[in-house]
Amino acid sequence: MYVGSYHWGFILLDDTGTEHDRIVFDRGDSVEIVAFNTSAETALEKLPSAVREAIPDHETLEERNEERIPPPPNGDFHDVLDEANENAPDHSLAVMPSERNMGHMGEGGMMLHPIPLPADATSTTTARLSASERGDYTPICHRDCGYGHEYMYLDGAFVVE
Ligand SMILES: [Cu+2]
Repeated sequence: MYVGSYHWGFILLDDTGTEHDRIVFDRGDSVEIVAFNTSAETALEKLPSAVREAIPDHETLEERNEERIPPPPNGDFHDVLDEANENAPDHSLAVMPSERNMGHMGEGGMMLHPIPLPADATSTTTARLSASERGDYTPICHRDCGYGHEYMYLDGAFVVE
């Protein structure tokens, strides 16, 4: 599967280019994740065309921010987004137990330690997850990426059954 980062969220796509809110794995699965920063133009060229063409355009992603993230004090998402693109263009991807799951997971619960997703990457990054424990997991950005950083996660979007 494919995970794209943007200011301030992630998009989950399968290899047909279909976007998903949640992905369900069977326990014991080994999952290959191809991750990228949607601003890394050279890296995007290396994606299968069905995936590349399915990446929502900037306007669509901005609308998602307005639905999910409280507006900045000056009320202008454009300003804070420009500033982030300029000063904090990089993201990362980690996968952690979801909030709901946190209480009863051991230390081995993290599925993926943060992998960097720089905006100037020239290729995608492939990571392998092992779905060893049942539960819900949250893809999250661990790199301070500006105004909406603390909202850059998808709570419970990966499920191991
Ligand atoms: Cu980020």
